[in-house]
Formats: sequence, C-alpha cells, structure tokens
Amino acid sequence: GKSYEFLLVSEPKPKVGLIQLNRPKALNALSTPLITELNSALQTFQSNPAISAIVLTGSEKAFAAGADIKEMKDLSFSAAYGSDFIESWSSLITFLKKPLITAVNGYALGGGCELAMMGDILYASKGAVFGQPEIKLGTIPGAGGSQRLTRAIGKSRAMECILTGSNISGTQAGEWGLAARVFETPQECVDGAVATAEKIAGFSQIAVKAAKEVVNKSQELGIREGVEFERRVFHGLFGSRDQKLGMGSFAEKGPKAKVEW
Ligand code: CO8
Repeated sequence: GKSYEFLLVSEPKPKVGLIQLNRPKALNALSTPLITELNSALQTFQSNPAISAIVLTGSEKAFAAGADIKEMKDLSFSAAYGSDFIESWSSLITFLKKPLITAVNGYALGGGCELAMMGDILYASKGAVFGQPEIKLGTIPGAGGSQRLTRAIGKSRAMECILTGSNISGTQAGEWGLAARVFETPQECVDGAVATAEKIAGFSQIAVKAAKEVVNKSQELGIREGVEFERRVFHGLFGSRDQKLGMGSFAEKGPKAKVEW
C-alpha cells in the first residue's frame, strides 16, 4: 500500500481497514497535509472492494487535539470564506459509503472531537477527553461540533461544553450516548473497534450499505419521510441476491443457519 507521513494504514483483519493518525509531536493536530493524507487513505479504502469497514483512531495520548492552531491563526476572513476552509475536510468523511468506526483515546478536542463524531459508530476508552475548547481561542466549532454534539448529548449538555470549553470524559461520553461503548484501556478500545468492523464486514455488504444510508437519513428527515425512505430501500433489497440467500437459508435450516456472503 501507499505510505504516508502522518498516518499509519493497515488491514488488521480480513476486509477491515485501519487508519491511525500519526503526528505525535503535535498530538495529531489536524493540519492541511494530515487531512489531505486522511482523505486519500479513506478514498483508497472506499474504492477497494476487498475492504468492507474502516476504523479510524489516533494514539493513546491523542485522537486529535484539534485543527492546527498554528496553521490557521493568521487566516483572514476572505481566505477562509473564499476557500471554504474546512469544507473539504469533512465532505470526504461524510461521503463515505462504508461503515466508519472511530476509536477515541486521549484528547479529542475541537476538530478532533468533530472528526470523531463524523464516524458511524464512536468507541472510547474511559480516559478519553472530549471537548470543544474553541471558545477559549475566541472562536466556535467549525466542523459540525455544534450540530453533532448537540444531537448526541442534548442541548443543555452541549451548550455547557461549547460555552465553557469544559471537557467530557470517556466514561461520561458513554453515559451520555456520545460513545456507543467505553473500554478500560486504549488497546481494548482499538481492538473492540476492529472486532466490530470485522463483524460488520461479515454481513451482506449491500444490506450494510443500505442500513447505513437509512440510519443517516434519520438525521435529516422528519419521521414520516424517514420511515417512507426506509421502506423504499427495504423494498429494493428484495432485488438482491443476499436477501434471497439470507432468508432462504434461514427458512431451510432454521435460525442457526450461517451464510457466507
Ligand atoms: N494545534 C497545533 N499544535 C498543537 C495543538 C493544536 N490544536 N494541540 C497541541 N499542539 C502541539 C503543542 O503546541 C505542542 O507543540 P510544541 O511541543 O511544539 O510546543 C505539542 O502539540 C504538545 O502539546 P502540549 O505541550 O500542549 O501538551 P500537553 O499535554 O501539555 O497539553 C492539550 C495537551 C491540553 C491537548 C493542549 O495541547 C491543548 O490545549 N491543545 C489545543 C486544544 C485546542 O484548543 N483544540 C481546538 C483547536 S480549534 C479547532 O479545532 C477548530 C475546529 C476546526 C475544524 C476542524 C476540522 C476537522
């Protein structure tokens, strides 16, 4: 595979791609070169038919300590607006059709917290530190933090976090539903994310793609349109070979039937 300056990329299990942010000197601060590499690695996994699910993680100390403050401190309004600063950073991740699990250890601050929330499933270790400290820098979240954090933990808690710059521990993230699961140690967190990715990769990929699409629609549509959309996609899956295989095998051999897709 390709080699990167700020990433470690591997395939820890069949069909599972792992991307580890690797800029230890700056606690994985999200500079333009790092984000460019991240987008390239995601694109490579996205277009590789042998990869079915992706895990994104950082180091034990930091998932990512935010956008690179040193890089953006002198940015002007017209340069930020004119170049749609940050837009391209998240559009690639949120375009991903394959499931993305983010495994968060250490600091996930500012853009780091926002990046973690762009995944489909978020896992954390209990010592993880989530936060949107932009208020302390005289600014606000810029990559979806105000929207995704509020949906994840509710308005009052998100307001407190964003208005005061206070942090949220991994344990708390689990209790509030920001993280789907919380692990004792960073290693367990990454291993858990890889195991979940492997499990997902074992199912019908057409069904997984459809499932991700319909759940994501729930974030944008009202309940009635959302349920209608789901039903249409559900209808469409009766045209897939995998549905015939899955239901056919269940009916023939009973609930223990194991299908190899
Ligand atoms: N940008 C640039 N460099 C950073 C950043 C950062 N965000 N965070 C840490 N670093 C650097 C430090 O400058 C330091 O470098 P050096 O050794 O050259 O001085 C090195 O990483 C190690 O950091 P510390 O010495 O500070 O380590 P500590 O363990 O003492 O502290 C902290 C760790 C608490 C995480 C501290 O580094 C910190 O507060 N960092 C800044 C956190 C922050 O404010 N993040 C928000 C940034 S704004 C933002 O993200 C806007 C969102 C934009 C959208 C992004 C799209 C994905």
